[in-house]
Amino acid sequence: MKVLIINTNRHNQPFPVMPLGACMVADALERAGHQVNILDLMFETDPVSALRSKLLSGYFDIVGLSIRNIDNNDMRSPEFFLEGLPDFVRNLRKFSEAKIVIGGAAVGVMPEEILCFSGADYAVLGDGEYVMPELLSSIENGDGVPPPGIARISDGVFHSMPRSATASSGACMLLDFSRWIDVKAYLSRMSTVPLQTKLGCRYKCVYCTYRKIEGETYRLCSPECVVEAVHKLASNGLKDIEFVDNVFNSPYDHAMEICRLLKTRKHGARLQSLELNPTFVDDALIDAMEGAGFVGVGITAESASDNVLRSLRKSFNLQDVHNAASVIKRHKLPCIWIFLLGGPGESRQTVEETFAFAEHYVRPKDAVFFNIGVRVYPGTELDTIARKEGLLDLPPHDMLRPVFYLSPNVDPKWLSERASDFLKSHMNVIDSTSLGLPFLPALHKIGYKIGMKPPLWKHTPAIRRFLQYTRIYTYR
Ligand code: B12
Repeated sequence: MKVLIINTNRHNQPFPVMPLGACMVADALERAGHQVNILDLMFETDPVSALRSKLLSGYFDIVGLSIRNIDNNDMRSPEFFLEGLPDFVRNLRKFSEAKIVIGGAAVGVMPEEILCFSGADYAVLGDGEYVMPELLSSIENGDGVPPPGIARISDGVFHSMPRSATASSGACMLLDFSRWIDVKAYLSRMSTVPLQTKLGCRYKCVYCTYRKIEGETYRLCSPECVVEAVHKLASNGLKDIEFVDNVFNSPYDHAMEICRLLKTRKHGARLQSLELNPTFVDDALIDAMEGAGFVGVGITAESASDNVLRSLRKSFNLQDVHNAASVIKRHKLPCIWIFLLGGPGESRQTVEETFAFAEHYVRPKDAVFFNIGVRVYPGTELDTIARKEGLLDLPPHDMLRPVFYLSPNVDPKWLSERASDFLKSHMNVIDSTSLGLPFLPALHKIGYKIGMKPPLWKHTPAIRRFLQYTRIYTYR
């Protein structure tokens, strides 16, 4: 069959993310004998005319839309990315008779809502590289029965047949990005190259969708395969590699083995992971990560209050967060601490506890990122909490446009002002507004030209001082 896969993501903050999932699906379809093209809308100035010329250039039986983000997760300046999706699908139907299939992380989060909203024919739930070839076989054979992992609407009713997560192997991807996308365009904007060492998440944080997207059972890639992928990517000039696992250091032994093997192989890559669980941050791990070629890590602490950590159902407590901070202090590896303010259990006092931690226990050269408000997704425990507390009464379909939880025990105005004050007085702090600064894309390009390497957050204090000194931007 002739297939067109479209990467619909055009969001370039904090940097344009390489469409790993779309490339994996394209690769799998080609291996299954289909003729595959990718249209990457990331750098297109006019997506609809790019679509039109692509569709006029040839015939396609199937068009797959890769949909990554629903919104920017920012309560103070929310951006809904799917506004143009129904129109885009209508345009697609104007120029092509192809069946339209949607997939991607966003579809994993809210499949029914996005399928209804977009007007597409099918939604793929989960691992597109397995499900999409099966769907195409079933369409080619005309058997009319979609395989497991497909959702569709018939007679106005949403039907979905889940596919067991264990049906997919956790083999590590070894793909040639340059075959599908303009790799240089991404690298020149300081994008990192995504790589998974596992799928799945065993944690039960109240707000999170990771288990819904990837399942709760771990599917581990073999450490040898991960090392091979790092080596191959780096040999092809893709040296800034980011592990995009939900949590990199859990299971701990798996992460340790990957690091141990990476150390024995000369690969030349600069590695990152922004998702470390504090429970498993110890000296042995950070030693191993430094030896393996890591240049930056993120610790998703979320809060420095036991009350809030408990309410968020984090798997760790404040003592674990402090232990992680002591470990980081004993090493050189740059670190960004990630906090979420305003969740269940948050109050003025707990906010102050988190700021006090950031001030006293985070090394001043390390970065601190905080987000205010928590995005509520249907079916999460936070959804239930928000309804119980009388803060939410929208039906799931109305939650596609972003809805946020803010603890009733904290005044939004106070929180916003206090957070701004904290940010102004600490040069190592950034927030969601920082990710959306309009000159950030230009900064990335300049950074790349003068030979800076990701992650840019490593230079937060220097960049903020520069912006303030040159009066390009002052935080208010
Ligand atoms: C790592 C990560 C990041 C890293 C990315 C680093 C990098 N270099 O890639 C960073 C930290 C930069 C990041 C940033 C953001 N992220 Co993020 N991120 C993730 C995470 C944890 C993994 C994404 C990933 O790479 N997965 C691995 C690949 C292989 O999976 P995949 O792309 O989904 O593809 C598979 C399937 O979806 C499917 N598929 C994909 N395309 C297609 C197409 C078709 C046709 C088919 C059939 C199937 C299919 O098959 C693929 C292979 O199995 C996800 C959560 C998750 N578990 O998905 C959140 C997630 C994608 N992020 C999310 C968000 C919101 C963001 C930000 C907007 C946050 C912000 N305010 O900055 C930005 C946006 C960045 C951008 N420019 O687009 C949300 C998106 C949903 C939503 N609420 O909108 C997610 C789902 C987390 C969540 N909150 O639930 N992110």
